[in-house]
Amino acid sequence: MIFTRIIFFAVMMMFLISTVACAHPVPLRGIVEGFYGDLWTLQDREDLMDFCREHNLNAYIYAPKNDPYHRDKWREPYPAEKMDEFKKLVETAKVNGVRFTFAVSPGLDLHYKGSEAEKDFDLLLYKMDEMYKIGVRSFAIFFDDLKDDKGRHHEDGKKQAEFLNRLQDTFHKMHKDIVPFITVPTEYFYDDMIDGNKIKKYTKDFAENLDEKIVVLYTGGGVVCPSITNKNLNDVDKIYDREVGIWWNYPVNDYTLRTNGGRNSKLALGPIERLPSQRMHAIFFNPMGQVQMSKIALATGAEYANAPDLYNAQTSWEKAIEEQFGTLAPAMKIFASHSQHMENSWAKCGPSDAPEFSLSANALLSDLRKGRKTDFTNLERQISEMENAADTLLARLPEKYLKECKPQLEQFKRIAQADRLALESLKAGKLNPQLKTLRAEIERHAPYAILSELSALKFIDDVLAVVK
Ligand code: LOG
Repeated sequence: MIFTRIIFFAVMMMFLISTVACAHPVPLRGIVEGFYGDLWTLQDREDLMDFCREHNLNAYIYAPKNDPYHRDKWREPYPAEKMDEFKKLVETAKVNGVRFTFAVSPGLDLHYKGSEAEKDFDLLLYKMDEMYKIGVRSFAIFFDDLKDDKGRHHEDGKKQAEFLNRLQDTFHKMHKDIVPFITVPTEYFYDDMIDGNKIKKYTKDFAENLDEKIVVLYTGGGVVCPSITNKNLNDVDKIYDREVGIWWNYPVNDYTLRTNGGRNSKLALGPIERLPSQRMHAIFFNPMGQVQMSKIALATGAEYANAPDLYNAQTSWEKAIEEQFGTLAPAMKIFASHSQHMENSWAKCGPSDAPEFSLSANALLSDLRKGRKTDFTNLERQISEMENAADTLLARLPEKYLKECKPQLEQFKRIAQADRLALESLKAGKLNPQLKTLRAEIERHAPYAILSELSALKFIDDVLAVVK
């Protein structure tokens, strides 16, 4: 008996050791504030530093596209009050065990030749030195988004690389305790690095000339793409002859802002998913302007980054929502499941919205079409749950969340109500005229709030197409 117990215990221990041994955290893992649109406040950032500590994320990159001093007016130093904010933030990062990286995107008009180049070089050095003085030890220079209206860029990979190497060398001579630079190339997604099976000239030149210590980030096959395979990561490692890192564009939603008149219309509330299990140097998640609502995806991203090969997107997503929303978690899961998938003409990422709903809706419509016996109860139940979830969240979500998702919650409620009318119309075999009014109302709000386009929203249109 004792003997079997010992064996059992030994086997359990071996199992435990093997699972722990499987967890290879990505060495540098965290958040890149790298989106377009309104900047986060100091308070938002400090709050996120806490979040990073709690979730074992150890890195943050400051790179908001709409901070004029980061990109458009990169030559100008930050005003004193901004430097005070940075100082506080850098301290908060340190206290929380987060490496703060200061990034500049000088590519729009950086000079690479002649006396103007020397001037630019010195200005950049000065700007970084000011950051060094307040405690920053990690720096990044980004060259993304330099394409013209026709989608072409005119960058020279060799010149960019030489510029970066020289900047790093010079700065390192001044300050021995800085860590290697981080960069994002102009061709920063795989499909843009290659032409057929040939590496494009810019990427080849950049990769061949770049100091081997500099960390390169890329975004996957596309800018916002469904997945990165181990093979894809490997291919980019080979191009750059180093372990590269990932800049992952989920839950960022700034591209729904650009196409929708200045408001973020869709929230990305799903889990991080379909990323490599293989070793990588770094991973940074690019969030939404909505800092609180970003935390669902970010918490799952943290779990992934801490143990890529043990990660399960669905369980991690449920856990994140339970931890963040407590008693409101069941309602939040329903709402969030309708707002996970991000897609437009060039972007595609995140799990399908409410797959259970679309499955039931499609089954019902197909049964009706084929004259089979139809079961309305399943969809009826889901619609009631949606309505209840919307009401609960609108009434009880704390203000810090509500101010980030109220338009979407109200739209969710309209969609649920329209789904109910659609279902009733189907049952009666006759269109309830209110449905058309409500559908028009949903359309009126769509530029500011959209969700479940291929699921709960589609059901309304599918019904309008068949019931007259
Ligand atoms: C930008 C990024 C933006 C994201 C999503 C990178 C490296 N750069 O198209 O600032 O938030 O796409 O719109 C980007 O991803 N370029």
